[in-house]
Order: sequence, then structure tokens, then C-alpha cells
Amino acid sequence: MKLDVLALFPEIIIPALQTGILKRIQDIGGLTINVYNLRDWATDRHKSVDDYPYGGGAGMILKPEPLFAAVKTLNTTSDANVVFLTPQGSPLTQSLVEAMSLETHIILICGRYKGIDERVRQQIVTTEISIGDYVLSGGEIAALVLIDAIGRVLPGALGDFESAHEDSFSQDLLDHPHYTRPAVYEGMEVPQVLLSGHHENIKKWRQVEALKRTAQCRPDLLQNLELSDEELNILNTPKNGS
Ligand code: 9D3
Repeated sequence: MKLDVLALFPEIIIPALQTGILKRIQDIGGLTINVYNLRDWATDRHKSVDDYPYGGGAGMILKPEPLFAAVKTLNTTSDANVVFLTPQGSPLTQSLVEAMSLETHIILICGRYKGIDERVRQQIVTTEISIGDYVLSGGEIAALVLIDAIGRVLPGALGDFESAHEDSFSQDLLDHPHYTRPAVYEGMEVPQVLLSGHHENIKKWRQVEALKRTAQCRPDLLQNLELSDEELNILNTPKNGS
């Protein structure tokens, strides 16, 4: 996959791409990322990328010329998915991340100021994405969130140990609790079942704990699931309600 990023503050994005899983997936050739400064496509002698809004009001708007020119340069085969990170976009979800991870060329446009000229949205942008209902100061950090989420699902990004661990059950639920040594820390004990070596019981315990935790912390996630009779039973058992 090739990812081209257009930003006014590329320095926010670049260092994060040199670490961890994002570095690994680029090193093994699964992902090529180029981060460009939109100002490089500014046409006037002041290198301006923004201007006042027609009709008045506070804040500046990204001018159309640099964005049209940049996308024309980058979208050489004119088949890229041109994604605009914006508060008005579709909410980012793991299924959207997985769908995007199958694409071959994505161009990410990071907004700044009040927004971009509407003609860019209409003529160039194919997908608009928001990372959640809160206000950021620009699209760069949102782009980084999207790149990180896509990068880690690409083939080879996760080591065998990390990826094989995701069994089919844990997909739509929150994670179960985790423990490591020591078995007793300041009087607080690790649940006995985890020390038992009884793999079937451990699997069952984790399933119950994941369900309990999801019901407690994110009941909205359970609304969208078809729970089995066994799972409903677990949730309706009073001792699990706490
Ligand atoms: C006055 C209306 N504001 C919208 C709430 C204008 C505005 C504020 C902040 C327009 C853009 C921004 C900068 N935000 C992003 O570029 C952004 C974003 C976000 O703020 N929240 C969640 N997802 C995203 S993706 C890009």
C-alpha cells in the first residue's frame, strides 16, 4: 500500500512513523508512506495556503489551488482514495480501517484552520473521516491515528505472537484482565484459575471476564451482538453482575 499525506505540519506526523509497528511494516515493504508539506504547492510568492472566507466570519480557509495541484501531482494513476480528515466525516471504526487496509493508494488530506474550500471536497475528496466527537486543532493527529490503525492490520505488521493471540471470540468484546508475575503483589492475588494450567478453564474464565467487562464498561457494544444462550446466561448470573 502507498500512503501520501498532505499536511501543513508534517513534523507532527513524521517522527511517529519511525517507531514500533509502523516502522516495521514500512521496513518489510508492506507500506510506503510519504508526508508532504502542502505549502510546497503554494502558487503565489508569499507561499500562502489559506485565505479569508467569502461572506465573512472568523478563521481562515485552505485555498483550492495548492490542494488541486498537490493531488494532481500525487494521484498519478487517478485511482487513489482521496481521504479528507474532518470533524464532519464518517466515524472511524475498525471495520472501516480493515476495508481501507485493502486499498493500494490512499492520499490523506489534513485540514487546518476553519476548513477547506468546498470545491476541493466536491471535486477531489472521495472519503471523509472523523476520528471522534471532540475538537482537534488540525487533521495531522487524526491522520496519524488512521495510519497507525491501518498499519497494524497489514500482513506482517504484527509478530506471530501478537496476531495469533487474537482468537475469534475476542473480536467484538473488550479484553479480559491480564496478570503477570508475581503471583501475589502486596497481598493482591492472581486469580487461581490462571495458575492452574487448565487451558479449558482459563479460556472459559477469560470469556466470562470479557463479557462482564464489556457489559460493565461498554454495554453499547453488546447491543449489536447476537449473544449465545450461554453468554446471556453468564451475564444474567447474579455473581457475574458486579
Ligand atoms: C466551528 C466548527 N469547527 C468544527 C467542530 C471547525 C473546526 C474545528 C477543528 C474544523 C476543523 C478542526 C480541526 N479538526 C480536524 O481537522 C479533524 C478532526 C477533529 O477535530 N475531530 C475528530 N476528527 C477529526 S479529523 C480532522
